[in-house]
Amino acid sequence: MKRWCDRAEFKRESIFRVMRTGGVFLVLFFFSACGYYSLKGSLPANISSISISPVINETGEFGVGEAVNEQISDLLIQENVLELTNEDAADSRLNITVTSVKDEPYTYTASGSTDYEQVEEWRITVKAKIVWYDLTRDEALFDITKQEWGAYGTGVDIGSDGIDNDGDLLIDSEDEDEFGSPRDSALRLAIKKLSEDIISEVTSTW
Ligand SMILES: [Ca+2]
Ligand SMILES: [Ca+2]
Repeated sequence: MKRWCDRAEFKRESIFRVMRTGGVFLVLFFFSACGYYSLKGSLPANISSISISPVINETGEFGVGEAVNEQISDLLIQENVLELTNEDAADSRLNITVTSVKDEPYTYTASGSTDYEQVEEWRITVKAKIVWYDLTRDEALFDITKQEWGAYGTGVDIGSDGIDNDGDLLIDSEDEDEFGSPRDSALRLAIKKLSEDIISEVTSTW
């Protein structure tokens, strides 16, 4: 009986020993994993919230700043990666300056008899400078320039102009974003695409 107990005691002890060693390994593994992650996420690991400065509009295009501001806020809330707060409480800040809005002819109608051509499709391009600022370390996380376009034709409504106005391969009734008067709607689409670009830049840096 005593022998059996001894053996059982031995067995129990070795189980404990194995568990202890395993535990040490587990702890070591855990710490190294944590170390790895904190290293990997060391870029903006200290950033958990974001504020948006009022968008500066350097162009003559009325209301562009407000439109970008609204889109960016909506997307940030939707994405829910960073908490959107006011600047006093935030540990990062997004500064956006719309630097240009340009209309350019994209395609022309081929005219038969006359010598001059007419513009068939226009592209409106919105360009912006974006700085994402780390307020805890007082440094820029990125400082970039981005531009996006929206297309419009000579029709009454972009929902029936036969043009893919935002380049997502969906045309007119296939695309729930395609509606409204030509130029205003193309501008709206350009701003939407630009805002999506900016947010994806923020979340990919993360
Ligand atoms: Ca489309
Ligand atoms: Ca269209």
